[in-house]
Amino acid sequence: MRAASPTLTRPRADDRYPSRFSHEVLISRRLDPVVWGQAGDGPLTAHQLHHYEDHGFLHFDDLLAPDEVQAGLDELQRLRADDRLKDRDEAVIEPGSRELRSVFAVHRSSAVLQGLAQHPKLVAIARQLLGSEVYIHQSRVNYKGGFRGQPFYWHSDFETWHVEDGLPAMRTVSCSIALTANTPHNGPLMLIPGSHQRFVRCLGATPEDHYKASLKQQDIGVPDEVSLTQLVQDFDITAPTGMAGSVTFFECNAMHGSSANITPLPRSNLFVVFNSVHNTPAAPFCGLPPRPNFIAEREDFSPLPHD
Ligand code: 6CS
Ligand code: FE
Repeated sequence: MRAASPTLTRPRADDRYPSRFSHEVLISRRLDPVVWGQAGDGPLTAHQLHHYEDHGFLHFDDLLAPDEVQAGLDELQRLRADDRLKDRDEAVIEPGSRELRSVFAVHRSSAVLQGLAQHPKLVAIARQLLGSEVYIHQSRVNYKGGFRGQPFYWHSDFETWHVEDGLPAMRTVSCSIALTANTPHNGPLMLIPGSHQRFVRCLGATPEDHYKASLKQQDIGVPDEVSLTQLVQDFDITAPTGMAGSVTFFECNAMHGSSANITPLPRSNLFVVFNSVHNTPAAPFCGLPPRPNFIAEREDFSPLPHD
């Protein structure tokens, strides 16, 4: 029997960012602050906070020490060589092959990657941007191997975390740590700077167990082409690249994506999502059961340690 196609219902009364409820294109204004902390609260200068406010991201060329990055890369190779890993729920395989695409919740399964994900320098920046204690909503490694590493289509992470995980507000920041060089050629993160100021409602409705397909290739919860064209006309596209050890913080609602990697050089990143302890998940706004805890934390909101 074929699964019934999902029906569009009405948004909940507490839904400040309704999405996937309609077939009409709509770009609305962001309702939350971008920077929740102050200049004296952490390592970021007023200038850096303004940059984040305006552009929705901050890039650092050498935030982490070479030996810390090398340890992360060695761990990544070790995980990749472990064939049993591919059968675990946390592993996502590339569409159409047996290549590893992502592994989720690595801050739970790997002491080395947990150490990097909770690095005091990263936690200090996240706390300052979000103006509170923080915990990890999600972590993953994205392998994007050479030759056949597949793309990530344009999306706002917040749109998914709101609709499928129930995060109420835009008080979340993603952090991408380059474990190999991210060059203009090997499918680096592309961002639409300024897009975090607008909320692009997505069309269609969320299917059940959507994550099983969306983590390989996302078709629902992505912007329509009219909205995307508008954003790029208004803000253009930027791709912050850098050597292994470079770090990009980007606002949860920044529109982003990345192309395929057909170079021989893998583009492997550790991706950590810091959420404010004041923004813990409600029931998913799509009305479906929540995604598993290894994709979206909903049990342990203990604040990350810091100085
Ligand atoms: O669904 C998610 O939560 C994830 N998917 C994408 C394409 N990016 C953000 C996040 O890791
Ligand atoms: Fe994303």
